Amino acid sequence: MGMKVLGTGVMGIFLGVALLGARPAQADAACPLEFKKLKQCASIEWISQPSTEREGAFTIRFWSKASGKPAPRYEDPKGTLVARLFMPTMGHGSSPTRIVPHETGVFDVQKLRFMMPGHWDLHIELKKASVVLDEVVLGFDL
Ligand SMILES: [Cu+2]
Repeated sequence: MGMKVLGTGVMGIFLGVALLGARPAQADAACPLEFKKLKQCASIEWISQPSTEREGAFTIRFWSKASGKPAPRYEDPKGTLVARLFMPTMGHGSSPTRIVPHETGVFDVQKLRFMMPGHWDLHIELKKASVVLDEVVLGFDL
């Protein structure tokens, strides 16, 4: 009987690990947004929430995936940060956003214009010249 209980416990641990592995990157508190190719993580803190009424803005902070946690040190993204909105159902984007660097690894992204209701994808890209080295895409339904 004791063996059987132990067996169930081990199975439970394996199941738990499998579920963790299947989680989307956004659910992982240690790496809310994962740039898999560049092995960097980022978090977003909204200053002005996505809305069709006014421009959106957020602060984004980057850190190394290997470090496992953001504090105490952020690091610059391994590419030029670009944020752009795209409405996939209608095949159009929005006006350019503005990136304001603050300190190492910390930027404000401003002038996010969700100019009409519907589904918007926010592409957060790390680029070298015109090449997108890595990106994370967040969806918003407005
Ligand atoms: Cu549209």
